[in-house]
Amino acid sequence: MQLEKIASSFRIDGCPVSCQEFGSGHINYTVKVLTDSGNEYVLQRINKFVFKDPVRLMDNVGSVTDFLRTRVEDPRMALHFISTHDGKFYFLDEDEEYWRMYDFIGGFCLDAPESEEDFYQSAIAFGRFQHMLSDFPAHTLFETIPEFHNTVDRYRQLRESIAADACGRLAGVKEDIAFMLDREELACRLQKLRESGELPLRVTHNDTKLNNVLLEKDTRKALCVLDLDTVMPGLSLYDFGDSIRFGAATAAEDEPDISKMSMDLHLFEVYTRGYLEAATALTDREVELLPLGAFVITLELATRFMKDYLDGDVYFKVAYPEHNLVRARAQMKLAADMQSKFDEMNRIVAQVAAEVRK
Ligand code: ADP
Ligand code: GN1
Ligand code: MG
Repeated sequence: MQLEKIASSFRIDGCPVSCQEFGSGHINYTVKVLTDSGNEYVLQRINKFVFKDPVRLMDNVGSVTDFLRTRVEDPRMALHFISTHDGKFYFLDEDEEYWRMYDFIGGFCLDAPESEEDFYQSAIAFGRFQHMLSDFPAHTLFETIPEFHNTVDRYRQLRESIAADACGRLAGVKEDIAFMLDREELACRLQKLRESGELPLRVTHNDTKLNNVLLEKDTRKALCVLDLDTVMPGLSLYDFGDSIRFGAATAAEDEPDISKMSMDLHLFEVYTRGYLEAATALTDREVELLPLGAFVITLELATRFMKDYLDGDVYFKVAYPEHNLVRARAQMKLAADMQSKFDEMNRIVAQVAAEVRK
């Protein structure tokens, strides 16, 4: 079905005159729509392979954005979804594909921080998001991807893919797999603390990459958090950790030359400061474990990229055949670098916490 026709199924202002693919997400298909009245919107096809129940997913997103709207001072600080002519927040096309649409909002996303202030602003955005949702009724949320950040289960899934070796790719990655298995106990420690109740379950974003934050176009201040598909009960440490993994790395997530990949301790400090300033309700135990959160989420993602490489690239969008392997290796290098910097990270967290948390 034509994109213009799909866009016209929503209650937008004007008639669509251009629809252009944009953004750098790995999951959904995202299009920017311009109408003849000069309005701009984002149109997205929800990835059905990843999200098995798009209707309930949109229920989640709808209730989270409704809730956020009551907490923010500027309406641009919460996504505004547009309903269809028959009053739903999704449109089902003739190919059984689900689409949704929201206001474009004047802002921009970055794939890497251009200054430490950009990164600090993203910490404020995600910390504030955590804070605003602290009294959201978590039990009403549907688990859009069950066991999403259950690292124990991620290792189980990796083992399944190793056993199946569906594409004959295993022989080339034996050393990489050994690296992951050697660190399994450490990677699974947070999941154990979650199960024992030592770490509180919170309403978390679960996909806190820098390019899921919108910065205001003129001031470059944090405006809004995007990509709410994985808002579910989870650990604050994963949200913190995923931001560090993506934004404090010295190279892109898919850098083929892993010698360029490490974690920038200064950026780690900048983000820690912003996050602790905004997410004021974290417990001392959570704060103490922030460095481990960064390591765990990085290694967990390495297992997910590796699994997808072994399965034949069925989950993440890829630009070339080895893309998932390149991503997995870049994440392993980053995790190893974090592991070697634990003492410094711990020192930074203690120092920032002493300054920020009174
Ligand atoms: P995915 O699940 O594919 O990551 P997202 O909702 O994150 O889907 O959208 C994909 C990308 O599109 C974002 O990472 C961002 O780069 C871009 N994007 C989405 N909405 C906007 C917006 N309102 N303004 C600017 N960029 C946006
Ligand atoms: C995906 O949707 P996007 O591109 O923001 C993925 C995250 C990964 C990330 C790695 C639903 O995020 O879990 O950390 O790629 N999202 C989902 O870049 O699997
Ligand atoms: Mg995204």
